[in-house]
Amino acid sequence: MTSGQGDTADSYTIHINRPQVSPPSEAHVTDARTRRPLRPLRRAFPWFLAALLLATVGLSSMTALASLPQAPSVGYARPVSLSSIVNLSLTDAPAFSPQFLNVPAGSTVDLRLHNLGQYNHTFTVSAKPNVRLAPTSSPAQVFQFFRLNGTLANVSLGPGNQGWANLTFNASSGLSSFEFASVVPYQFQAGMWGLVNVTSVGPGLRLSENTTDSLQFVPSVLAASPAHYPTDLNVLVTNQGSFGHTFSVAAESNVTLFPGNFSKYFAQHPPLVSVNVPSGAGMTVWANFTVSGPGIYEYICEILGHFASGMSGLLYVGLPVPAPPTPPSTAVVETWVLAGSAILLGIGVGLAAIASFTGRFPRAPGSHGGHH
Ligand SMILES: [Cu+2]
Repeated sequence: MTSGQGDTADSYTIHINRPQVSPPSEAHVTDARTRRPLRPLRRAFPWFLAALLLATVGLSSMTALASLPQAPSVGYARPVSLSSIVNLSLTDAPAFSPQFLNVPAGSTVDLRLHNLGQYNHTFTVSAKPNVRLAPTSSPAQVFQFFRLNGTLANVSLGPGNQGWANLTFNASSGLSSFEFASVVPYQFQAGMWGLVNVTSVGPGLRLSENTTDSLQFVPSVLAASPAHYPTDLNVLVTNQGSFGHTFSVAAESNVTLFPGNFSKYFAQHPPLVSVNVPSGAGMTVWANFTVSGPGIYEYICEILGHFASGMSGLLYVGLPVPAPPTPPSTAVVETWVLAGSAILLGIGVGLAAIASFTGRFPRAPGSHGGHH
């Protein structure tokens, strides 16, 4: 309280001029109450400001952390298994989950069916490969479709019921698709359909890839670790969007393609594989090819403009996928920024508390003892 000039001088003046008119302590307290409450905040203000600035830095670094680019997901190859049990749910959406099943040719898949809904549903699989139900089919036309093509399975499940469907696909049915649907009227029309996609057979490795309407391969990194070379790779490419694409793999490893030069390169070095991914969600195609040795093979979509928009990926064969670059650690900065903000804020609050305390009890610092 010794640093103040104006207020203190005024109060001293009042105090000295009118010592007996009113109780000095009362006059003083009133004076302090009317004038001093502004001072603790003013004194602590720089500390609050510093804490605010530091906190702003901390928040912006957290924002930077949240907006860091995500590392691409990696699709790893799996060996072809020749028998499997798959759970398939039937729901009131109405829908099948999963909607698309992938089964190796020459194998049996045991489907464990479960009706999770409160309505009847059927799991009815067409026996004729590569024939699709028209989306505009009426309920009568759905029945007609399965009557004409025959069924590999036709299981009707009441609410909550479970059942099995055992499907066997011989080697000759490889690389084909069989549609399944619920034949309960208007369930197919509402989206209750799916596909059994039969893969090729052989000792090769299976991979899954997807195409999207944002012109991306998802994942954009594929990895396979073959036990021997040459090796067969079977990539099931599923279209998640509506646009058509191609899945084209460079013939040579460790070659970087560019939107401006890939067609010339492909003319000189025909791609290991180039398949058309049919337009329409859920459409699939198998890309089966042989690689002669380890390396990084780039794959792209050849549709005009798609590669330039980022539609490419890397296939790592027999090589480890490098770890994504570690982002600069903002966590360390955050810790000291938060701690610093807390300390500065604490100092500000402390100063404000001390100042207001002394403001209410002006005698305490001993400045008035000298006057009395
Ligand atoms: Cu494309």
